[in-house]
Amino acid sequence: MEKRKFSKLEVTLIVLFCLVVVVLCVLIGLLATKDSPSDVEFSPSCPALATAQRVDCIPDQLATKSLCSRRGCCWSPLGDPNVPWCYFSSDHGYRVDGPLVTTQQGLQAPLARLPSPSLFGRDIDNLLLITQHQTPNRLRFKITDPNNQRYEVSHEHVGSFTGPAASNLKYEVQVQHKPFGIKVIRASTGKVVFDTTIGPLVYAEQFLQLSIWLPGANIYGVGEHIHKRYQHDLNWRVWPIFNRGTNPSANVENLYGAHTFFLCLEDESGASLGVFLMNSNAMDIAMQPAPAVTYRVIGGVLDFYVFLGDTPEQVVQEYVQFIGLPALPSYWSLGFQLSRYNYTSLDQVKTVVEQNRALGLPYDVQYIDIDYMEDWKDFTYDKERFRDLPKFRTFLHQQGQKYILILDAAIGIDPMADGSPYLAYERGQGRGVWLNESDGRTPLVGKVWPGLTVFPDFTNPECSDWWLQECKIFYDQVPYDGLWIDMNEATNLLEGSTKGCEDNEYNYPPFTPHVVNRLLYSMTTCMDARQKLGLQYDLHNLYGYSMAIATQRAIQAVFPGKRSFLLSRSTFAGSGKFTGHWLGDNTASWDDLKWAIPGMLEFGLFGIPYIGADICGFFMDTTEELCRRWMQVGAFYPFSRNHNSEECAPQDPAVFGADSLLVNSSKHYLIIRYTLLPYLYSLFYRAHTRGDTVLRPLLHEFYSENATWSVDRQFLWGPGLLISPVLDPGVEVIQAYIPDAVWYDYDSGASIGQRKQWVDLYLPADKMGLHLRGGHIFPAQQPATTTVASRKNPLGLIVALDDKKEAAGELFWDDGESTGTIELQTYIFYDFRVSNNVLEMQVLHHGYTDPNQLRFTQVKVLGVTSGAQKVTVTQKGQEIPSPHIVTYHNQTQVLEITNLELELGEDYRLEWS
Ligand code: MIG
Repeated sequence: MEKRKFSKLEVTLIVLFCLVVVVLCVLIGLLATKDSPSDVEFSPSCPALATAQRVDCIPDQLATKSLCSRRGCCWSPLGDPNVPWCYFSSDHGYRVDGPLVTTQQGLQAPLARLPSPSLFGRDIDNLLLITQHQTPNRLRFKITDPNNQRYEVSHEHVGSFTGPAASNLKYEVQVQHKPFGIKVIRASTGKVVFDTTIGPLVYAEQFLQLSIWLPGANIYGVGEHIHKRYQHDLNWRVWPIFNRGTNPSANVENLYGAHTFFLCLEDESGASLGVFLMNSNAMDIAMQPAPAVTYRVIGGVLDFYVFLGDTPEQVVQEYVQFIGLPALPSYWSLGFQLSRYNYTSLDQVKTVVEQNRALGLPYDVQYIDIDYMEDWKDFTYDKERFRDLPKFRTFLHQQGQKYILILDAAIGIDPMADGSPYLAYERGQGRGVWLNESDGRTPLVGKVWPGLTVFPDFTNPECSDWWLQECKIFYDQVPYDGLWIDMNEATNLLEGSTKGCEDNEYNYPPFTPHVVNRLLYSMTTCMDARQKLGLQYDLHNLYGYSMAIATQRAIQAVFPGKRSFLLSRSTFAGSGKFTGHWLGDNTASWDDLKWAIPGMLEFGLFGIPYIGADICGFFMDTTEELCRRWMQVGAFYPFSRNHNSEECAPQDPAVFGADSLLVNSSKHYLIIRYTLLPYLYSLFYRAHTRGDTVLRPLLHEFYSENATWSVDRQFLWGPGLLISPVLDPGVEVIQAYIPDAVWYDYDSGASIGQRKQWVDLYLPADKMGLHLRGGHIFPAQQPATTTVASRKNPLGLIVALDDKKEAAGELFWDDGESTGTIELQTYIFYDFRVSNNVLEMQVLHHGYTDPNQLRFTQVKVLGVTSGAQKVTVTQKGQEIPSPHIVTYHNQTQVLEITNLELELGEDYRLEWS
């Protein structure tokens, strides 16, 4: 074969081609690194660091060595894939750039970015740090861009702080200059309790990050998610926060609400810390074993609040007072409630109501889900299957029951099936009250149950007025007692809109938190959509919050002077002031039964104490055993509702048979619930006025016992009632932690004689663990099948004596439904105290006269070891005649005083001997 020689031209072409290739490669290489030439030379100092203290430098994707070096971070792969292989050095972040100035409210300092590669671009070089020493226990520090206005949350309750710095601070603030970091020191102990020097401050247009080193590994809160356990797993877990109408599952998913608060218990002393970031943008909150927590937020500003407390409960009180104390619920809403999705007609609902009434079961409220609507449109009802809906409330009221109906967020845009106009839509359209596309003018169209829909913009006062009017107009057709608002994340069955979403920095930000599908507009509207207050990108997490505020306004217009009822699926920090919440679409599974307890405890931290989970499970057919165990513990959910999904077998108690084990056990525990409603209501009074938790974790009362720090299969009502349910199939014995106190079995009244240990509780099919804590006095009332009836019954007290044979308690009592009873002082407040065999019942406030001439007729004293035969009743120092009967039970050491005639609102003194 002849060897062919290249011509000159060919050689030139080949050389040229190679040159072009080389140049292209260099260009591509440069483009890929996207960094300025100086960044290429950036070499971080990477001292050896405990792996637990590594702050992840590649939170967005799989870490590679080249990406790590491009980001100027430290590369050190490990066997454990959870530990970040690429982590920040102290070369990232900011430095204090000028003097740290003392202001009227705290400190102020300019910050300048340290030269280092960017993670996601558009870093802001100059920032401003301000601190405000707002109260002795509350510190705020805020980092903003002094040169450009950035989005900030406008909140109903959290306003701007104008006052001078508080004195007698329980904390000191230290600022580290380079790299910038902030430390908070507990003044009483000198301990650093909050320290951001573990990681860099990152502050870019669409990526803000701060890490916090914590004084203890007991971290609780952050939501809304299924955490499975109440105490956080610090093994590198990342929790996305971005409201979403997903069915809660075992996977890490962002759920309905946004709560950026967590509590940290430092140690056995009870000293605790709360951290809250006031920010409504999408974010990840990452946990690591240092222990540390990192916030990675894609917008807004860093506006942190740090709360110090001597106890966990105190930290919650401070946080809740700050974001807005929760509403005082109507007394009737503490009753048991029944609901389901897919009642096929009003007749069917009535049958269910009648069957369950016939059980003699305490039962206050009946719901009707979207089935009542015509074509699933809000403010309409099906004139055939639900023809008599306008009379349904009367049907319920005749037996002292209440009617709650559901409203969805989205509004259908199509006319009614018969071609007539859908008036609620037409009126809203006329007033221009919808969320708009990015042009700010064209209503964004999505799809929900009624078909194509628009989304009311509840940040627009015009919208809120329209909504109020619609609630009123509909009330005039179909009277109801309260409202349940759903799909307000807002959920959209389309991705973004009928038109999809544009490719821009809001729909596709440079960093997307670990939300479901890693797509912000998944199952909601586009992020560049516009509301009155701004961009959906910033406001999304406030949708349910703004809807709850608008609906609460509507409720006040529809029920002037009455509290009525509001339940919302989507929530934000401070929602508890306007609404209660349920944990959403759980499943009829033993796991979901367990996970509900941490879920509810977390909402206690978030200031939404009126909380429950769908009893017996929403999705899937329940079983008798699961439903029975769920009805038992559900009788102690603050919001106690059995609710079921569309295609699942009915699970209201009556379907299990009138004399079934399930019905009898449900009745037993609901009767106890109703007996203790005055105690529960008084706890809600404390929540409403002081921010106390209602459903309380054991560690809030017994923090000195470290066994309680992880207990979440049991919980308390306030300080005094311990609830230990069975949460597993086929189980009759549970391991329960009994904290260090005297405890009395609720049913027998006998002391259990065990404390400060794990015990086996024998709980056969119809039983759950229920114990009264010595030292506490529980106001009670004879139960009935509704609260309308029970509120007319005699009152009583259950006194559980402690080691010193003492106890204390209180009662808040008003008409149970009017608004403003506390401001108007139209209530009675009792203080109860026992010592030396004497019960003092003292009225501290007397502003209400109950129409039912209520009397305390029974006092039960648990733990009377000395025996007792005689009781004297005195009033204003004078012994008064009293027809009471004294019974002392030797075996159980229970003293029962019956037939008393102690008038509600009067002071008494009872002495036994
Ligand atoms: O996805 O209104 O969480 O309680 O029954 C269905 C029907 C929409 C979701 C709620 C659920 C309710 C259901 N809704």
